[in-house]
Amino acid sequence: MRLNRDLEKLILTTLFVCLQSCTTNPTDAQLKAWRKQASDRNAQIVAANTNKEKPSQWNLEIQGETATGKPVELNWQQLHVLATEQVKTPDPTNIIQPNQVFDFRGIKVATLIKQFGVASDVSDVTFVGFDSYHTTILLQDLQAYPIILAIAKNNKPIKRDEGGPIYLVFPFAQYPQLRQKYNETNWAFYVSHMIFGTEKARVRVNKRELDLATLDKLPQVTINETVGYRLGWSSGKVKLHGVRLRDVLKFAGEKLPEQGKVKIRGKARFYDDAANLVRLSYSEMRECDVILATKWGNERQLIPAKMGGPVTLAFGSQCPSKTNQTHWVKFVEELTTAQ
Ligand SMILES: Nc1nc2c(c(=O)[nH]1)N[C@H]1C(S)=C(S)[C@@H](COP(=O)(O)O)O[C@H]1N2
Ligand SMILES: [Mo]
Repeated sequence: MRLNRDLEKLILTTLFVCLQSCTTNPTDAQLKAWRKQASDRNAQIVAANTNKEKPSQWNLEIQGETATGKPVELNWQQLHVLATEQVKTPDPTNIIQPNQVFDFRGIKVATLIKQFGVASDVSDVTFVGFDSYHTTILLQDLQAYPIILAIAKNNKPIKRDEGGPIYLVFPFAQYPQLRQKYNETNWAFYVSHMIFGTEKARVRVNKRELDLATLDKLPQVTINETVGYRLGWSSGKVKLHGVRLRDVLKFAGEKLPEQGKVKIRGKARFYDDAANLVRLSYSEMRECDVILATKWGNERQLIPAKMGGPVTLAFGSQCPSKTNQTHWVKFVEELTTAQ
């Protein structure tokens, strides 16, 4: 059920990307290629989302601007103990039983915010799912309403294909006013990370770690593109500023062999499977601007977590990969090179 809709959505988004930037209608061959691309991607996600991983191995990582600035990891046992908040509500992502009230039980996000503390300038919290989907909720709403990370539905663990083992649930029935700000797209499935505000920019290149000050010393590039992933950005073209991947590798002392590849890993658990890492050939990096973007817009603002920041892999207009949304990586954490 979900899988077919995922596929449909992928085809539509892929088409949408082209409709915005292509001047002529796509040919049948193009359509066919996009469908294949969407269906391959779907197969990948399905395989990743239905792996054998047990909920008992599922952790929640709390990152970003916590009071101490240090990340925290809660294991399943700890989550279980914290999951005392009950929310009875219909599930707006459930189109088969739209009026059915479910009894969700989980961890009140406000409790985690209180327990670990947020830096004073934090105004929102971003939740990242296994599949790299993300949603960002205002801190004040998380503090005012019992929005929960649910781990049980009608007293049973939540199945993976129903958004489990950790599902972000909003008390829509009890607080209908929440529906004016949030909708079903905010109900994040298989949440694995919760980011207070935005993390500090930091990228590992093989074993070496580069921070923002270091990246800022490399030659700066600006591209003007429609962002390849769907959330957080307006639909038109935006300016993204950053450094070329090839300059980052050179700086880190990596040689660029003709046949080599660089693999890019984002935060989501999806990328834990090596098969899902984005791979780019050195020739693509040489021929066009593949950048690690850290700023955006005319004011060169830092890219917040709600836009997939602080570091995003982005493609300039000359890049063959630019319209392939699966190649844009949000929350970039690591680059590794291979011959
Ligand atoms: N982890 C994750 N959560 C997610 C999504 C997703 O792709 N991944 N899609 C969102 C959107 S856009 C909707 S409408 C609802 C329902 O998604 P579905 O139509 O794919 O079932 O889940 C939301 N939560
Ligand atoms: Mo959606």
